[in-house]
Amino acid sequence: MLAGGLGGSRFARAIAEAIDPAELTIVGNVGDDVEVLGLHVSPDLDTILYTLSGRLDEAKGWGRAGETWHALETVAELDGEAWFRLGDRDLGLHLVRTDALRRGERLSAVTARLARAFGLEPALLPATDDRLRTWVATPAGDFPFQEWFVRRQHRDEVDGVRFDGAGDARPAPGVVEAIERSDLIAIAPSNPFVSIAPILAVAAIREAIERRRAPAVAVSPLIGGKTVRGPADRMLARLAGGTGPQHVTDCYKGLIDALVIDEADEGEEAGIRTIVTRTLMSDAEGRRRVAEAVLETAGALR
Ligand code: FO1
Repeated sequence: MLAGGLGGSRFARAIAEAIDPAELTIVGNVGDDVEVLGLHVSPDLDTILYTLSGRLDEAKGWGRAGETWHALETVAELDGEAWFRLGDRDLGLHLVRTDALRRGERLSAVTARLARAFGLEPALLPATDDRLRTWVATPAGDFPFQEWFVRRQHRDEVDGVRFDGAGDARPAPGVVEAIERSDLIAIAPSNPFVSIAPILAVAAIREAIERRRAPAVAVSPLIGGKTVRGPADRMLARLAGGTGPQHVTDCYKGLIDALVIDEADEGEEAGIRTIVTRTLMSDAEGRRRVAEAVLETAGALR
């Protein structure tokens, strides 16, 4: 599975509940990674870690449940960098990760350790251990992803996206192997431009999916042409020319064999085989429906 943050983690949970979770490998986006207060934060990997271990703050959709903010209050009092809100519990993870990276451990190795410690059964791999960072071009200038997303609350329209470092980035150990051995490649209902594209920007990952033997199925992040949360609908409208299934398919040219869409988008042109279901994954029933649609489609394509 290729996955971004919230949509990715909900979808990962859906699939992990529907199959033997040990058979699932999640390849997570690292384009959103950011250094804050000297700490390396990997928001998408952490949203997946917290979701699959029952630690996510479900209301916010990021960070930890039962969070407190004492450290951040001190940071603000001292005029430190407090725009990117790191809670006390969350900070503990960033301290351990950053310490490990400084000692020379690779992001994939630290991530595997964190996943094991939190009791995750699926494998969680960053797309790459190399530095890859998403930048967005807007009418107000170019911004690193989190500057635009959090600090500017993604208010600026996006004219383009680039992935610094992607040209030299190698897939993290196990990523290409997982794609080659898989019997299903699934793309989560994450933002195609800033969650999935940074993963596909690693050439060897894209190539492994292009030459796949297994079926590849994406879940559209749109429900009635809108996203549940986040700017993917605005970005699709501006960068892909619309917010229908076809515009999602266009983001994954040559990479998918089918698209799961919501009932609200039924009947719209998709340019590829579609499966219609209710795609909202707000409860166990919703997760079951989406997982079933994806797994049945893959079965039918095989
Ligand atoms: N999102 C916000 O809107 N505001 C924040 O202050 C914020 C802090 C934050 C800290 C740790 C973390 O793992 C995620 C955090 N997020 C925050 C979410 C994150 O910026 C985005 O949701 C993802 O990068 C997009 O997938």
